[in-house]
Amino acid sequence: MVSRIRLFLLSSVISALSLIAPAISHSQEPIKIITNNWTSQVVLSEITGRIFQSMGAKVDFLPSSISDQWGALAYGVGHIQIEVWEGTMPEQFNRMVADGSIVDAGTHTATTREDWWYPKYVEELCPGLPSWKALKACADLFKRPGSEGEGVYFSGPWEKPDEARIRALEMNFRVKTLSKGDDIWVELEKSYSKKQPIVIFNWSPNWVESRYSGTFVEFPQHAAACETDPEWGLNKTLIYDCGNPKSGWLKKAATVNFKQNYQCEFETLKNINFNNHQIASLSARVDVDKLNFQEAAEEWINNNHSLWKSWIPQNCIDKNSHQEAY
Ligand code: TMO
Repeated sequence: MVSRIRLFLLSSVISALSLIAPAISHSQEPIKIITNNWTSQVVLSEITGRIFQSMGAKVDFLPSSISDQWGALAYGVGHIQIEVWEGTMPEQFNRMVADGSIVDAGTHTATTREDWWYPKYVEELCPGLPSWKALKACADLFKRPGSEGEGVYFSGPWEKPDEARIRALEMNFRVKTLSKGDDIWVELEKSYSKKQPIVIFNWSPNWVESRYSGTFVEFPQHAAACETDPEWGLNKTLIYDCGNPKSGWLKKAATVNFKQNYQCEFETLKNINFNNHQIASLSARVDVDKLNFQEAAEEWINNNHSLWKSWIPQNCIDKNSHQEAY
């Protein structure tokens, strides 16, 4: 309901604006890059911005939650999103590509996983992990003060069907949704130092794997039907009796307007491509080594000239642009 109202307001503002605004030539109007609330997405956005700037474009960043970004893309308030993860954003992405309201700007080499994850020492206390059945049997270990005898699963501000999964697999767990993603790592560190059992939302590629040893919980293998067909899987009356995809895609999204009006940047966006190692290292430069987003992006740009320049099509290299700045 809320997002419908928001979309409606947004669309009224946009149509009002388009009535009064003169046609702005695309070389003047900044490209608006949507930034989300996890590290690698912001650093990749900063890198992409620098690449576009080197081509002579102006760039703005538009912070958005993953649920609000679809309206922003549909109405052209934002132009691109550089990290669309299969584990958290497949429904909206696929639906909007299918109905033509956004454009699929290609897939990174990186494969992704987002799911329940625990530090390695938990295996000694709960034999049978990483199977979800072992986790279910060990729910008691994950109780916290105030959790009324239920195990606690710590998650972040990304909508996930975890409550539905807990119900479908009849697990004695509850979801504790932390409002800031970084608070997951605060909980992890608190438990880690005491070797206390903990299970959290984590993803790969991420810096966490370079700092903590741990493993994803193995739920029943994901299938599309698990999300739509109650009869699928172990639970015959409820959906979501499965895990997230284990080898998920990582895509780039753009508005239709971006493809039409920023052709060189769109072609470049299609070529922009990161692998698991690059994404994990970039997020570690921020979350472990404490660079800020801009410093991490700048460092990467300086160390990878030939790679990112190869992403810009030959016919788009503008002699008068800011290439020399880099
Ligand atoms: C979308 N995320 C990478 C936080 O799972």
